[in-house]
Amino acid sequence: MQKSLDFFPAIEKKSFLGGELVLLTNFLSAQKANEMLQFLIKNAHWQQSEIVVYGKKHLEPRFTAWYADPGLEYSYSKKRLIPEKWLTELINLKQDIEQTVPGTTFNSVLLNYYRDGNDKMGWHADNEKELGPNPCIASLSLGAARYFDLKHKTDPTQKLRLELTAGTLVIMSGTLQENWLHQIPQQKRIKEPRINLTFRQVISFV
Ligand SMILES: O=C(O)CCC(=O)C(=O)O
Repeated sequence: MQKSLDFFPAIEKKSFLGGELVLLTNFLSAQKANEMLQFLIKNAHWQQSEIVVYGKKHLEPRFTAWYADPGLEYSYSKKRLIPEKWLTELINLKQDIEQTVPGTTFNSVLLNYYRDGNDKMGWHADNEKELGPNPCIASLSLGAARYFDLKHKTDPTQKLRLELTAGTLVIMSGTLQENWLHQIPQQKRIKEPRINLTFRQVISFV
């Protein structure tokens, strides 16, 4: 049973959207975030997948990597991801998050590598069936600060823009994925890389 976000420890905590999104700035220090960014750029198993837009094939505007417990495959944006074996550095981060956010456990992490502000991620919800209803997702940002936009699926007056700085952890839970979409928009003036790690709990095999 997932705990209410009201019980999360206060580390510069702000709550939005009925307590379903919590922002913990400085979860990692600037130095740690930068060390992890450099380590992952070099050592993660990055892939650039093909996507089809209006019938034409394109390379996805970012790189991705998927680490998970053995056998946990995942379908994401119509792609089948085969897990890499956990890196020790990723397991350590996962355990730090699980200890900071009571009641959470994660068995996988999706990494997104935005080479600069041209790379982006379009509007979507993390509502894949492998995550079950009301998933809790912990999203850690490293590198360049980027906008993270949210919009309500049915009420266009409800929208929110956050800026995710290096070392910030966002916890998304409750009905957030059911009711809201999120995106990382292009910000062409940004020349530095960013990596985002979304820790997830995959609950079913498909
Ligand atoms: O890069 C981010 O902060 C968002 C990543 C994301 O939305 C996802 O992995 O589903």
